Amino acid sequence: MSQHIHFISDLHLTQERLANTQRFLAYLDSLDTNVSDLYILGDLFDVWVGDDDPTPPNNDVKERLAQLTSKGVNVHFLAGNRDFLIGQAFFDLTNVRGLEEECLIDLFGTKTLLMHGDLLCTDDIEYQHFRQLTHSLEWQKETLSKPLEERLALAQHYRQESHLNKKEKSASIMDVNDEAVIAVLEKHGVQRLIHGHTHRPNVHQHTANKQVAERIVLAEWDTCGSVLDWSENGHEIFQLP
Ligand SMILES: [Mn+2]
Repeated sequence: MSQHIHFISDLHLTQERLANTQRFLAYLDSLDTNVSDLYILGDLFDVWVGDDDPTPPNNDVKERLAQLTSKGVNVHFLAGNRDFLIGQAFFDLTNVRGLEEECLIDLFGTKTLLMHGDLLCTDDIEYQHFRQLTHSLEWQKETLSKPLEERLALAQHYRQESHLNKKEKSASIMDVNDEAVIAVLEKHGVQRLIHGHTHRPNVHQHTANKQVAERIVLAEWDTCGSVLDWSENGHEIFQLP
């Protein structure tokens, strides 16, 4: 039995998109130890205001992730721009392992860099400022100390603002910046990057470290789920209806 490694991102699970949650839970239940590792590269949830928020489907998802890790599947989570407040209580409960925002893995012998993708969108200066602010320990500590109701209201506000902002910003501003891609590939000395965030699934070629490099962009889960499946025989993307 050959070993498989799965990559997914941008499920944006929320109460309002029940079909996506059901698809994800069914997918988790379908995994067995044939899949050694599942990498979730951010925006698993559409919003996360703290590990204490019981809004559906948070508890169901936590429970099923815990079941999966107890079966022996290693589940890894790299934070997205929507769910970066996922914290230690979530990891303790689920046994999911938290990853750094630039994470290097050995993928069947090839050094591979994993990111969410938002850090690469350097043309969106407004967002990068917001990101810097919201990733500071002070901001997070202060935010998480607010009552749950207040945090939920704040999140609602940010979501509306982000929706309005997206309408105004051009498509190129919201995509990755090629120079930022090359810089991060060269910083880590790698020829492969896997990320999500932009919702523009594709395989791009770049030149980094004076060689060809590939950048694989994962798809969001919308009308179907999308999983990048890697084994020693190569990789393929399969969709979940
Ligand atoms: Mn994102």
